[in-house]
This record gives sequence, C-alpha cells and structure tokens, in this order.
Amino acid sequence: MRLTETDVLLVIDVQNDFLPGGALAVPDGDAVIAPINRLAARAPHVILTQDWHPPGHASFHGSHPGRAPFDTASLPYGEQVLWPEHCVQGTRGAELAAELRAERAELVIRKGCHPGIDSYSAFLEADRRTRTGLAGYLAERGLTRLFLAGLATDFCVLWTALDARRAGFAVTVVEDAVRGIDLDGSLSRAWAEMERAGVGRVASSALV
Ligand code: VGL
Ligand code: ZN
Repeated sequence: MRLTETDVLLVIDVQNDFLPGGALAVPDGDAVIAPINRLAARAPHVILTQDWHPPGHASFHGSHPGRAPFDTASLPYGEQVLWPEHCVQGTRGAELAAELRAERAELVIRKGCHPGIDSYSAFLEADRRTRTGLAGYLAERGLTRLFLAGLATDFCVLWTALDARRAGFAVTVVEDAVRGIDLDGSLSRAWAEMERAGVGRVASSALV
C-alpha cells in the first residue's frame, strides 16, 4: 500500500498515563511507539490526539461517590465507563510519551476537555453532538485517507475509526501500532465493529 499526499497518520493518545506504569496503563502499550515512529518519519501528514481532562472529570470514578474504577454509570448522554483518574490537563501523565517522535505533527487535537462529557473519538464527543473540529480541518485541507495508530484499540481508536467512516473518510488501522485495554471482550468486539464499518487493517511494514 503506497502512501499518497492526501494520507494522514492519526496517532491516538500515546500519553504517559496509557503506557506501562501510567494511571490507565494499556497492556503492552509501549509497543506501539516503534512502529509509529517509523511511520511518522514518512507519512505525508501526521496528526496527534491527546486525552486532556480537567480535574474532577465526569469519566473519573472518583467523581462518582461509591463507584469503583471500571464500573459504568448513567450520565446524561448515556452509559459511561468510570476510569481511574488519567490524563489530567497539564500533568506528566497527560504528556505525550517522551519516546514518541512527534516533531512532524501538524496538529494536536485535545479531547475530553469538557468537565461533564467524555470523548473517546477524535471527531465527536460522547454526547454525540459536540464536535472537535477535526472533520472540518481534514476536509478543508483535502485530506481523505486516515491511517490510525495508538491507544487504545477498543476505546479511542475504535470510536475515532467509526466516526471517521461516518464522516466519509477512508480508514485503515495499523494493526501492529495499536494495543487494547480489553474490558470484558471489548477488544474482539472492537475489531468486529470496525470491520463491519469498512475499516481496513494493514501492517506497518506494508506502509514503510
Ligand atoms: C481512552 C479510556 C479513557 C483511550 C481514553 O485513549 O482509549 N480510554 N480515556
Ligand atoms: Zn480519558
């Protein structure tokens, strides 16, 4: 598969809190960094996302007295997994991984910034109405094909991939450059949902 000028490498949430030792560590999460760095050196365009929550965010279990991490809660927009406190704005845990070669990134989208709304997707927050502006940015620049990498396969990569398809983009997940959390089978469900939505899969070695 040849990369062309309208292709984007979209790197999701490669932040300290999702890496080993972090507050919401994704198993083997640091394994995504090497393939992402190889792709980021060559991709025509690179865009990054950062999960970026204010203190006391509605997705944190501590914001819901008596609830434990990984419980679910009913929020005004629907069911929400309650996570350990993670990626708080301005903290070390929210910083991009130091090993990530981020210098060619043209845009960093921060998401989950509204106190009461989570946002796994880089396009549309969990209320399914609040937009991040990414679709407009891509459209205005004529960027049509997205290659997704990063964390976590079954949450932020999944929701971003599905919303990108709904917005009309071609989407391919770089399968060795993602890792999942896998809550109650969520990882295999995520791959099935992405396949149904027309999301492709490719190995990073086929791109660089
Ligand atoms: C994510 C859970 C909570 C992710 C972000 O990046 O997949 N997961 N916030
Ligand atoms: Zn989050």
